[in-house]
Amino acid sequence: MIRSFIALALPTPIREQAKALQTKAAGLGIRCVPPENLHLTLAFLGDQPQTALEDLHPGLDAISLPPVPLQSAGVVPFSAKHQTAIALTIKDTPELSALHKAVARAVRHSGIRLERRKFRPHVTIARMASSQMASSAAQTLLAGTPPQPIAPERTDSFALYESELTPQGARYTPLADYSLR
Ligand code: 2AM
Repeated sequence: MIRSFIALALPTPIREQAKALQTKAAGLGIRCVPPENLHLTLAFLGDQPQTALEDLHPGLDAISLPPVPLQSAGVVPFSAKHQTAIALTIKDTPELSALHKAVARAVRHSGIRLERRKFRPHVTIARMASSQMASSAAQTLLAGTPPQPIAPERTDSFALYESELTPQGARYTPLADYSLR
């Protein structure tokens, strides 16, 4: 079984903004996700057999959409069923929403079940033990210098990743890249 997910690589300005927040968070003693792991999840697939991912490939490859502009929208404590985190939120533009819908459609069409939950685009900066800790960390991070609005930058590809959980943390490996043009 391959633990996998589909995500957007980050354009440089957003990556830099996320890394700057991580530097500040590290100064507060918060352990952050490794910078090479920063991404925006479009769909979490969970454990899948290799054949299911092979069946999904043509559907993802057939997605024909233009590059997606990404714009950050602030730092928030982020709480989902599975975990608590501090995240940089990303504006949900029509282009991003269209890509998310197309990816979810391709995944479901290939027979993989997806959890039904509202798409809240974000880049996880650090995972936290509790929502209380996440909330106070996000407040402290914002209290210093709030993230400056930056011009939207386009991202022109997304990828299918394998996520291996190791004692040293998650290791992500791209399995296939898909371009937006
Ligand atoms: P997160 O950034 O909010 O933590 C790989 O695990 C990626 O898939 C992470 O970015 C994680 O989101 C996302 N993800 C979504 N649902 C998940 C789940 N049920 N379990 C683990 N990761 C999940």
